[in-house]
Amino acid sequence: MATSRQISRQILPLLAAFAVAAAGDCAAQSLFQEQELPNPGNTPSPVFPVPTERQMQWYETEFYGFSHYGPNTFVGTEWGNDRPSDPTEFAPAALPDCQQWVDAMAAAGMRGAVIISKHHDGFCLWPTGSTEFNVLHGAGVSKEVNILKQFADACRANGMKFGVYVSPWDASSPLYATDAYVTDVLLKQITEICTGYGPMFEIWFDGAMGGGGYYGGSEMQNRTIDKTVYYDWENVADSIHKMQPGCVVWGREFRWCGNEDGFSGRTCWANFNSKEVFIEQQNNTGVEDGLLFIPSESDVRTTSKWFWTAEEKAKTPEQLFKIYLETIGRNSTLIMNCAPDDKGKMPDNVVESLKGLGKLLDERLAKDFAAGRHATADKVRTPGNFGADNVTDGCKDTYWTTNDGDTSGSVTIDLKRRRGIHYVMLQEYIRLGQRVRAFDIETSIDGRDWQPFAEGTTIGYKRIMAKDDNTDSYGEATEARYVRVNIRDSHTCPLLHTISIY
Ligand code: FUL
Repeated sequence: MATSRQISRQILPLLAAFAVAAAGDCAAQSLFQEQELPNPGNTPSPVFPVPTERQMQWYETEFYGFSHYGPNTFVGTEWGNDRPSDPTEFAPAALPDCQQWVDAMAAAGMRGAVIISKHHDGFCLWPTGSTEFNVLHGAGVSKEVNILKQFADACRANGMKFGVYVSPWDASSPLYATDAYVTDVLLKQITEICTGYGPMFEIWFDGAMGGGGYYGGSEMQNRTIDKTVYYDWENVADSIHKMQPGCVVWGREFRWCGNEDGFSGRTCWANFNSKEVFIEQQNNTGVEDGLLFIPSESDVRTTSKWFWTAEEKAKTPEQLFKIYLETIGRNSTLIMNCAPDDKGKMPDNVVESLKGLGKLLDERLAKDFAAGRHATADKVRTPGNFGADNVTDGCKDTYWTTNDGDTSGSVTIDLKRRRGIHYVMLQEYIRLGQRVRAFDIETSIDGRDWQPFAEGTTIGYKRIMAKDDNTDSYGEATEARYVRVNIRDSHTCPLLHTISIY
């Protein structure tokens, strides 16, 4: 595939030839006149594509929970499309305690939570006007509670962001795969959700479609749909933004990372090329020359299933920590499923693992040795405020960079004394586009002899590097007083806003 540089090499001579040919024509000449735009701060030009403000807010949420809860919880199934729809399968004996769910997520360090409002079986956890297959017609105490509202309130009580998953595929609806399903069922549900429960940060539209499987034009109830036209997502997304200006839309403003096992590519571009096609490998790595800004979100389970079953074992805190490093530490966000049980509680084993993860994050990634320390660079953009100290000043709006055209450069941080180093965290100033293509990190005890620590490709919003990029174990610390980050290659000048050392 041609790179953007190759493409511009091909296109530029053509543009120049056109400009010469048009030179006699005044109108055409003014069209090509170079305009000097005022840029008193000497701010580097963006490298497109760049994120919207809404996407930035989402990126900064980083880590959030996912709650699969519904009839499947009581029957022990994952999809619920294997039997006739029966609302009384949803039979909580006690009121679900959403506050306890969300508290458990907060203990792991999550900053938001996404609830399954309707899974593939079509059962709605709120009293919707779109179908009778909802909580009001369930058994047990279910009629007494609007679970969506309880969950939204619990998130707000914890200062966490609130998001919603809605399955477009609906095995309960006789209208599914007709136009009436989209207008009278799905859009009605989306509207109720987006107008009834306060601000949302994300809405998830699962790609599963039943029948033959995921993400294809598979068959459901003997009717075939082409999902690229059936839902008219472009317009649905516009309408969602009118109701929920801060809410990013799945598949359009962020992408599925291509697996459900909690890892992103070591190379992971936010850049992407398609809102409709899913190619697992591309979803995992992004596309360097992609024209659209659609960053990666990794979804993963704390157990082995999405819905609770009694036999489930929870992943250990160490396993969850590794997932954290391989998702958030690789320019992706992390949505971690924590499934409540049939008593309406987050099960003890999941609560313990989440607590354990929160503890590991506090122990390993909270005390930044680099904060406020002096940093120097071999190259600094001039004029302007682009010095190396910007990477340790704790401010995400100031950054170190080089002059235009300088695609490499090194930043050295003096930690003032020897430290045992486990991780180096790098953040690009991604508001102006993802740029870095290759980097390495070195450490030194005396500032003269340097040892390799790790090397990588892309950085993006956040990249966390362990020694040799090995995420398998916490391992031994590397003793050093100095840390040097060498940007080896970048699409034009690299922009780093933070380097943290743990
Ligand atoms: C998948 C679904 O089919 C699973 O049941 C689960 O909801 C997961 C998050 O997405 O596509």
